[in-house]
Amino acid sequence: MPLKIWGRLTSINVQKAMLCIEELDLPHERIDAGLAYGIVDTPEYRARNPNGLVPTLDDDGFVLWESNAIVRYLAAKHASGSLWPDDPRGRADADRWMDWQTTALQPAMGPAFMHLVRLPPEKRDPKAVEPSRQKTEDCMAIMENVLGNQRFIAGDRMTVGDIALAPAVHRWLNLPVTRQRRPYIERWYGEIMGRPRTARALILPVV
Ligand SMILES: N[C@@H](CCC(=O)N[C@@H](CS)C(=O)NCC(=O)O)C(=O)O
Repeated sequence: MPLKIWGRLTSINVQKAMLCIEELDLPHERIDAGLAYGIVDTPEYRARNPNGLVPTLDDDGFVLWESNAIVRYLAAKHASGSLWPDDPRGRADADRWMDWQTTALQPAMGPAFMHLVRLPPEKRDPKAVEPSRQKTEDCMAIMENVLGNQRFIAGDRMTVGDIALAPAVHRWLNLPVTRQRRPYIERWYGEIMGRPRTARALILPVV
């Protein structure tokens, strides 16, 4: 049975799960859901995901929500030793970037994205953008420092850490804001975007 995944591709959390699915070349069916696509408020969907959010995964009856949990599950099942490092320290190193994306980078960048792109124009507050932009630059400085010393975020191999960060950086680098140049992040982003199946998950424009 192919994987089933619900979620619109414009969602950064769906992109995370889809980047993992594409990178691992897993047979799947993606069903658009969320925002204009609806579905998330139906009783059938809520029975799978009581949060009414995307993404939701169904792997032959095993239902999972939370994008990072989905990425960890698929990587542990299909990519032990590569995307999912076997060594506990290597795995912890990769895994912490997933938490960091959710707890630091996303809260920093979210307001800029909402008030530049996602909200309807009448609900946008231009004053919300600059503080968010600055906080995101602080996060990018942290990533830049790491990527100046190694090819991927947790060493010389691509891991779940890169999977979690790539959709966020994709969004950041395509937002209409002033950005400090980050050559190491750009090199890393270029390498991820150059992988054969990445473009199926990370779409443009970032709306
Ligand atoms: N922590 C959850 C957050 C999920 C989430 O907030 N998803 C957003 C899209 S990024 C959503 O479902 N928004 C409502 C919608 O699309 O209808 C995860 O990582 O999966």
